[in-house]
Order: sequence, then structure tokens, then C-alpha cells
Amino acid sequence: MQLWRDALRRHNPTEERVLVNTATLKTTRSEEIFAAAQKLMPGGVNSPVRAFKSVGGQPIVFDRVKGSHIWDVDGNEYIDYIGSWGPAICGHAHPEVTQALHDVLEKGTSFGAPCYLENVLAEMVIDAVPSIEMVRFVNSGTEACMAVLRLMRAFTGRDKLIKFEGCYHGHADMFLVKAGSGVATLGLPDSPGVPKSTTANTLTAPYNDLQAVRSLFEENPDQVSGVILEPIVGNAGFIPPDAGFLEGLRELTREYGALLVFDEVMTGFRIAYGGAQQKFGVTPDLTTLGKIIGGGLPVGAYGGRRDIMAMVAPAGPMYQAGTLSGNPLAMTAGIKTLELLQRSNTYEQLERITKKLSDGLLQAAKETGHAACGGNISGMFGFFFTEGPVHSYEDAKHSDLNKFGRFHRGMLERGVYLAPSQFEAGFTSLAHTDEDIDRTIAAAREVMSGL
Ligand code: KE4
Repeated sequence: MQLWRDALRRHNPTEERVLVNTATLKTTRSEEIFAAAQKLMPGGVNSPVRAFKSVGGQPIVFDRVKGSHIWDVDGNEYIDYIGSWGPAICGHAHPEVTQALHDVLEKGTSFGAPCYLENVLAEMVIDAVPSIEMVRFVNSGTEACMAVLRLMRAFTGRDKLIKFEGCYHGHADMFLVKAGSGVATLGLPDSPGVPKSTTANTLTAPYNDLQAVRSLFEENPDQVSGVILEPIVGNAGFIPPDAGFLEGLRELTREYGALLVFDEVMTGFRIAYGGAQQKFGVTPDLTTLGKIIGGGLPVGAYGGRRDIMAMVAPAGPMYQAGTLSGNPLAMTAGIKTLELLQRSNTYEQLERITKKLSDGLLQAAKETGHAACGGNISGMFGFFFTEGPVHSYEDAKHSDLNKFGRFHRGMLERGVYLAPSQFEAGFTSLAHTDEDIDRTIAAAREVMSGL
């Protein structure tokens, strides 16, 4: 902690807590540090969405987090609806997670060899997620999706995959086709450096469009290894599946001998303890996970049917590896986080608090004359400035992005930290209180009345 404080002291952050100034946000230190960061790291960030490109204004540099709040280097305090993009579902710096890490730290940070904690988390994941009979841990959601694609191809002997416009499955080449999240945020058609040959096998369809998927299967007979999707889209803004969509994909993949893969990096353990697949009662063949299962430390995982996972080296021929995979710190934070989520009333609380937020935001829009639509499922929410409904990325793109950017800035100045892009979902936690929600809705009403 001292190292951290010394590093920050060099930028002389104000020590006392500055209550958020509603007129203009005092961001002197953020500006200094971010200016320096831009000379050191591309765009001054280590992940593009953090640069505020699509909402404009000064990106905020943060100092610490606790519960449902986050403090910046100027001492401004915010209610946090990003939660490190999902992992902080129990609240930031949960004392039991922090203590568990303290206890295990003395045993070392990484073994590079089997450790019992891997068994413990693997068993918890297998017990929780309907599709998972065996699991492999990796270090990010991107890695999990890369590996699961290789596995889909290895198991079926087919090269093509179907993904959906606006869905994001990490930054591996094969997925950077009409991707969501930061790719959509930056309006990148696709990324340079990705050979056409690599994405030639990536087919895309609009989300919620079963007919389009059937056509792709018909046009590519016996060539599609599988369909991968976010069972609830969080990377094009919040877009739930239409009734029957997931069931329809389950049937279509069976009919055409392809695999069904749910990318639950974001939804896993958030929508329900067993993920979206448990909530909707549709069991894929393979699932990817990340975020929550690492409790805020780098982690990813892929798992599914035993007969498929048996192909993964060294049990089978499909190669995948990772120096820090299954390291004791990430395993510990994940184990403790899942233990906390197993406690009673967890998902009822997430649903209640998030529905109150979502309903409040939409009511505020209605009262201030703005067209808006959106909703929540458990601790995941989103809204768009458009009449809606929003069923696909195409719909999302036609919402009022400029208005969203102005809304984001106004909320920031009132101490509410929302995802800095229309093409992201919002996240609540067990630490968010009714007071947080009431304050957020009041701020939204104030900002919207001035938009
Ligand atoms: P990571 O490699 O960022 O751990 O996971 C990639 C990924 C895969 N699948 C889904 C459904 C995801 O949402 C993600 C990552 N989510 C973004 C937020 N939209 C991470 C935030 C960022 O890129 O900075």
C-alpha cells in the first residue's frame, strides 16, 4: 500500500475527501496523470474503453475502491456501476476476499504446478454451471474464448463459426468481426492486423435472428463447428434474448451437428449462480467464464461436456497452456467470491436493487421527455436513448449516442460512474444500497432535465 501511496504522492493527490462538486468536477490530478499516461501507454490506457473516447471529456484516474464506491485521485467519490466490468459483484475490496488473499499470499503467488485450490474452484464451477462437467482455467475471457473456438473446431473437424453482430468474445483475431464492446465503442469496422484468411471462417448474424442463423447453416453445409454468443448481450449495451431465441439455437445446432457455446464471461454467476443457462433453462455444449470467478484477479475458464473437454491437452491432442493458469491467488479470490454468492437471498437482492435502478432511470427519462428503453436481469442492466425496443446491435446503433455521452458526463459530475460507452452494460453488486439507487435516480432526473 505504501508503494502505491508514494507513487500517487508524487502526483500530490489531495488527501482530504472532496465531495463531488456538482457544477464542475475537479479533475486536476486525473488530467496530470492521464497526460503522462498517454506518453507511456497507447491512448493512456491498458484497455480502450477506459479512455472515454465515445463519451468525451477527461478520463478519470482512480485511487481506490470499496463496496459500491470508487474514489479518484482528486478525492472525488462516485457510486460505481462498472465494478471492474463485472468481478466486483460482492462489492469492491470485500473484507472476506481481502482476508482470504492475505492468508494465502504467504504461501506464494504462483506455483506453475498443480495446487489444491484449483480442485476447489473447479468443483464449485462444475457444481454450479449446468453445461460444465470438466473445466480448464486460463487468465482472461479472451483466452477462454480463443481456446473454446479451437476446441469447437478440434471436436467437430469443421472450421467455420457463427457469432452475432455486437457480441464481443475478447480480442482474438477470429472474433474481431462486427464485435461489440470497445470495438463498437471506437466504431472500428474491424481491426487492422487481422488477416482476411483468419476471419474468412467467421460468419455473423444479427442477434435474435434465428432465420439468419438457419440460412448460414444452409449456405455452409457441414462446415460450421458451432455457434457462440452472449446469452444476454452486454457488449452492445444490454440486449436480452427474445423468447425462444436460445431454445431455437439449441435446436438448430443439434439439427446441423454443430456445437452451442455460451460465452458467460460477463453473465456467469451474475444472472444466477448457474449463469444465464440456468436462468433460461438452455444448456449449451460448452461455456466460457471469467471476471467473477477470479474475484477481481486475472482469470478465465472454459468447460463443458466431458467427451468434448477430453480433447484438451494433455488428456487429448488439442493444445492450450498458460504460465499463470490456476494460480493460487486468482483461485482464492474466486473461491471466496463464489462462497459469498452462495449465501441466501443473494440473487433476490441483486434483482431487487437493479430493477429499482432500471425502473428509476426509465421513469426519470419519461418524466423529462426523453425516449428511452432498457431493463435489467439480476445484477446486469442497461438503457438506450431511443423508443426501442432494442433487439440487436443495429437497433442499438440507432439510439442517441450523443445524448448518452452528455448524460454520462452529467452523471459523472454528480458522483455516478456509469460505463463510458453506450455499447456496454451496467453492473450492480451486493454492496449497492437503496441510498445509492435513490441518489443515482435523483441525479439522472437532474441531468436528463438539462439534456
Ligand atoms: P477479457 O479478456 O477482457 O477478460 O474478457 C473478454 C470478454 C469475453 N467475453 C465477454 C462476454 C466479455 O464481456 C469480455 C470482456 N468484457 C469487456 C467489457 N465489455 C471487458 C472490459 C474491457 O475490455 O476493458
